[in-house]
Formats: sequence, structure tokens, C-alpha cells
Amino acid sequence: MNANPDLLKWLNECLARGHSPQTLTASALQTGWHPDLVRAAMAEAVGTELVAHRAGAPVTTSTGAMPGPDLSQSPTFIDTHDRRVEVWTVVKHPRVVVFGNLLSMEECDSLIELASPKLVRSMTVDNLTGGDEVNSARTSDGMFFSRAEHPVVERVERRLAELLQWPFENGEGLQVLRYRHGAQYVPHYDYFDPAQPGTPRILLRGGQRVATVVMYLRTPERGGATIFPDIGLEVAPIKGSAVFFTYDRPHPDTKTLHGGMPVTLGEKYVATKWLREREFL
Ligand code: PD2
Ligand code: ZN
Repeated sequence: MNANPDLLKWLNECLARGHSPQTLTASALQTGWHPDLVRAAMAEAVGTELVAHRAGAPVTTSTGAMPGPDLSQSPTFIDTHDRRVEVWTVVKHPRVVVFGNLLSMEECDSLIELASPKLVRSMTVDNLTGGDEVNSARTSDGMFFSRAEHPVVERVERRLAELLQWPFENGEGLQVLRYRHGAQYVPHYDYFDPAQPGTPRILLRGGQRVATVVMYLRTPERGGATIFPDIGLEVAPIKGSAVFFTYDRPHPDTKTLHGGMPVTLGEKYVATKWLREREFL
């Protein structure tokens, strides 16, 4: 069925303003549009704007480079403009770096304090529509800051941009997650799956994700490690430290499958920063 041009125009305008596909589908149905027409228009609006990266094809960054610290002289620390960051562990394939002293204790506490009133049950991307959905694979509570939403948020983001040699503008807003007793994040990839119909829409805002930084804001007494099952790596969630990893293509070959083990005693808080190929709008 062909998409109705009026409905399609309205959908595209609303999507460009940031409304979710689910909300728009509900509104269109409520206004009396036939479900088949809504489906056809949504498929066209969401599916044809951009061709998703093929699985396995490397993403193309503007310089061909990937984010990452300068490890050329095997440094034990890296000085950024406002902090000496320690290099604790380096893995080459996939590129994984564990940093110590990335955040001060005060920065960790401030991020938790600023985020706490806004924490809600975490959502993950609905692969079908590109919208958000509650997911049993992720039992944490979360929230997003917008970029530079608060001076502490901006300070951390500027430090990351310098340390990882990647533009501040290419970072998504910081996400803070709280894991209470038993909460976990089952292993997953952070890139957007090219095979999913919702992916082209997501890629409009800055292209693929190419790297992740998980910063630990509170140390649980037991559990809560970040694991990389393909390489047998387990990173302890120590307050102020962080794990950084990159993926140059949206494919399991990157061996970047990773998850958050259940917290078995205490609480774990993290702040996650995802880096995109281009400016994240
Ligand atoms: O909190 C973690 O350890 C964790 C594990 C896997 C966080 C994420 N993924 C994430 O935020 O993507
Ligand atoms: Zn993840």
C-alpha cells in the first residue's frame, strides 16, 4: 500500500521534531486514520530516510580514525587539562582500556545526586520502531542528561573528549544507571543493529555508536562487574574508574559483547557515555 502523502508529511515533520514513532502511531490512529495507512506511512517515514550500515561494514568516520587515548608510549597515566587519569588495563583486540582516577569522588557523588530525582526504570531501544521500551534484560533505573546540562556534567564530558581524542559534540548525553540488589544488564552490543528496521532513524542523529565509556560512580560490596564474555574480561566497578571500548563496525566480530553482572550486595551506579561517528544532534 502506498503511503498517504498528507499523513507522511505530518509524520516526517513530527519525527524531525523528536516525537517517538509509537506516540505518533497512537495519535494518527486516534485521529481516525486507517491502521493500514498508518502502517504504510510509518514504514516509509522510518525506513527510507537513510540506509543502515550493512552488518560487517566498517563505519566511516570523517577522518577514518576511532576514539581512544594515546597509548603510543604505554603511559601509566595521561594528563588532561584538569586531571591525571591512570591507565590500569589495556586490551588490544577489541580495544578496551580501564582507567583509574577518571572522576573525583565529589564528581561521582554530584552525578548521583543530580540524577537521583530523575531515575526511572531503564528503557532500551525498540528495534522495530527505533523508540524506547521497558526491557527485562535490563533491570536498572536510569536517566539521561543532555550534553553539558550541568557544569559537572560538562566538565566530565570535556575531559572525556580530550582523553579519548574525540569531539565533545559527537558524544550522546550522559546516561546514569542505578543497579539495586539483583539488578543487572544482560550481555549486549551497544551499536545499533543494522538489520533492525528502526536503525536508520536512529542513525540520523550522528551515525553509528563507535565507542562506550562506562564510569563507575558507586562501588557495590559484591557483584556488578562489567563483563566481556568473548574475551573473558571482568572489570570491577570501582568508584572513580571507568572502562572504555570501541567497535569500528556494527558486528559481533568486534567481540564487544558486554554486560553488567547482577549486584549481590550494595548498590552500583554508573554513568555511560556513548560516542557517535559524527555530531550527535
Ligand atoms: O553498568 C554496566 O556495567 C554496563 C554494562 C553493560 C553498562 C552498559 N552496558 C551500558 O550502559 O551500555
Ligand atoms: Zn552496554
